[in-house]
Amino acid sequence: MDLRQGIGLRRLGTTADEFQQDLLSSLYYRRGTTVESASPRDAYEALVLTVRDRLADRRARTAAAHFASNPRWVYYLSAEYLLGAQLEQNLLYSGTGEVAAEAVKVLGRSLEEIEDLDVEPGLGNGGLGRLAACLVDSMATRDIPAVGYGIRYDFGIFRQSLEGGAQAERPDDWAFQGNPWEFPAPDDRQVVHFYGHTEPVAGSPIRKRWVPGEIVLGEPSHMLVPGYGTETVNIVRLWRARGSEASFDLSRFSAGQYAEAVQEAVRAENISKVLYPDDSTELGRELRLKQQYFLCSCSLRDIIRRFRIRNQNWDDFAEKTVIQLNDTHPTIAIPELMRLLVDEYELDWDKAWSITRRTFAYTCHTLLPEALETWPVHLFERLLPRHLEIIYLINMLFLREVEDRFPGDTDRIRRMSIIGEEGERRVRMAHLAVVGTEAVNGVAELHSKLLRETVLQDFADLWPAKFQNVTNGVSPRRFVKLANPRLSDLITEGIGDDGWLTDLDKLAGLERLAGDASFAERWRAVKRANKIDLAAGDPDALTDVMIKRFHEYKRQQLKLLHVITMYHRIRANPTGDWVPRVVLFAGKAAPAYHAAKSIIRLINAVGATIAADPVVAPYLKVVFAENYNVTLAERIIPAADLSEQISLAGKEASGTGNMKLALNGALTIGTLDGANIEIRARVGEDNFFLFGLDAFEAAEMRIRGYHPREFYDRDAELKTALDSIMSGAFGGVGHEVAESLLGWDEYLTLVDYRSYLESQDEVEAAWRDRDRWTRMSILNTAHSGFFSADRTVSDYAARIWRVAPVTVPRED
Ligand code: GPQ
Repeated sequence: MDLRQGIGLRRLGTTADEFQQDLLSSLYYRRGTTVESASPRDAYEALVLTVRDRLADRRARTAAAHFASNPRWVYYLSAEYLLGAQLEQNLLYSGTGEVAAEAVKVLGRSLEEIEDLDVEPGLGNGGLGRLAACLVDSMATRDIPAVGYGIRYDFGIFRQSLEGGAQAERPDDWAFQGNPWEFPAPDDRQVVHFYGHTEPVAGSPIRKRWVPGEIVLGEPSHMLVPGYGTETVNIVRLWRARGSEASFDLSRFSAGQYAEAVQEAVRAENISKVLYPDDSTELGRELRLKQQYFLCSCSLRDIIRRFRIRNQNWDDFAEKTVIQLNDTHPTIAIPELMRLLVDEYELDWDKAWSITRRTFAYTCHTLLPEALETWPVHLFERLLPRHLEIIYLINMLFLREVEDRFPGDTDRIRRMSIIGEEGERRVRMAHLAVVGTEAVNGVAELHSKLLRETVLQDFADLWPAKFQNVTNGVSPRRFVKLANPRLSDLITEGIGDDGWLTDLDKLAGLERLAGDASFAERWRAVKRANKIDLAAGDPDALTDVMIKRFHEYKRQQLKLLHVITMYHRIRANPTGDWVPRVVLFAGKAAPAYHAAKSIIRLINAVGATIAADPVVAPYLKVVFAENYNVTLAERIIPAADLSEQISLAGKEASGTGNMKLALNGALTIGTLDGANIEIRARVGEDNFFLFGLDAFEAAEMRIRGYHPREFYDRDAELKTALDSIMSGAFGGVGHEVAESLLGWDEYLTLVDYRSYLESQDEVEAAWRDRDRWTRMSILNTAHSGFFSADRTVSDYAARIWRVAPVTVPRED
């Protein structure tokens, strides 16, 4: 199939000369400039357009092949995408990296210089957003017809800097200079309603007319999502809010009231203005619910539009469509689909409900109670009056089902209701998500089990078959091949070919090399070279990294207690045989999360004290890398020796940084939490540093009562560490951190302190035996193939989506 030939377009060349011709043409015709006067930005955009063109044809063939086969599509709804930088990835995925490097010389610049201008779209907070990006990558790689839907925030996750050791935030105007990767699709714009009231429809007891109080336009654009090693190019479609024509008040403008004239348009555009910077916590702000509904309403109408291109019969909708909800953020899509089917397409309720329930699936990403979204009923009533009516009806019918199964169990009915009645009445989005979907999954084995046994236990009793586990995964292309080219080359050489890039289980082929002295020597050399590139400290020191959002449950404070203890140990015995370490932290704290920000502040204060101490500084260095994002992760991960995964057991749903680090040969020190358990089971107990309570023991301890003072009184080193913070040893900073550890600490930090320190001693013993460490490192990589997002996507495809790949034909 060659769509270009049909319309007489030439095929784009694959040689460096042809690429260069197209690059110069992009510069001249599309940037309107010449080689002599091109700015760095011109050079960058010309290159992007030239690379993009090479994916555009694959995209056209993908769309044609998909629509021709009228498959079952996967629609991934997510409020967040952390796509990472696009240029390097798309050079790799279009196979043009080498020709481009050659061709750009004509512009008098190196490819690396140009790549530095490629800013990542920071449209997410952390793991959940990055997972969405890894999954769409793997869906394309596995030839699954899919569209990712999201919001095109003007301001992504804030930029973090340190001011006097404290986190400061600045806005991230990521597309300030435009985003050349994006294709606007203004013809597919949608109209979204808010507020207002509902009216009965004559002759129908169920249907209603919604008379909105505000009308907003959703304008889509999309980014290309190429598969690796295949022809497929899928898309992520992002919605941006615009005021309608009617939102500009010409009469006010004419009367000189300029601000008032545009206030409605400004209000509309605020909907996609900024990403909420809270990770795993919910603020319950009206604008946030507006964002969620905006995403869902636009996306569902687009999904229906696409369905109707090939299909006439609503009976086929659920067969042709699966909508995966990335956590509860897009759950409002469930009542929205009901509203569209019942009110607009006039289906009867039961039929609409049967379609809806079979269309959606829900992934839960947390166990933290504060992350389970609920919205005040009164807010819903004002903002989405029709949806609240629909939710009430869904709830009534659902509770009848519960009553039939468990007659007279009023307590169960109260617990399971979609409307929480404790205090202020609230809509429980997780309950709505379970009731309105065909499948519910957690993101690691332990997480899925705890969901079934705790937060969603009543639902698992009612519908055991609905609950599944799909363990997360990460992209081997981005997090090994692109991030760590040296290791990738060595792996390819060791295994014999690069088939591991799309079949990560093939990493097991490295196992036979784990004892090979010359391979081990090269493995070490790769790590060392990566450390030199990162330039965080002595490349021969143990590089100990904790990179993730700052959250008390993740326990950066525990890592810090270890650092402080090392500081005291070294001071007490300056001539000891200490293992030199570079402890690298990176991560953002939500701007309103004061406890997390205090921990950042204290880390930097401790780092400064250590740096100024001539006795300790030779052995211990604390580095805080600012503004952690995907790009920075790609630099740190390849250089890591030790991966800190030390959350309180039962709190981290999965973790995905743990997978990226293990794949890059870092050894994990971790608790039995999230995917750590599965990593340990695969890499082997001997190649993993385990410590701490398990989830059961942690839960028990919290019930029995946790008295941090007992641990403090019993453990001299712990006491010294905390006392030193309180006495102001670190520039007088961190009093509140110590107090909270000794007061009401939900995350049992002091309980795990001793076992953590002992485990760190084992780390050092292993590190001193270079050959042993290298062997462990190679085995970590060799046995982490399971954690490919390709495997995750195959699991979803087989067990939840029931979709088959569609092969996109090559150019003839
Ligand atoms: N996660 Cl609920 C987020 O990044 N943001 C959220 O709002 C919620 C979860 C994470 C979770 O904490 C990690 O354990 C997971 O590995 C990750 O989602 C992807 O599933």
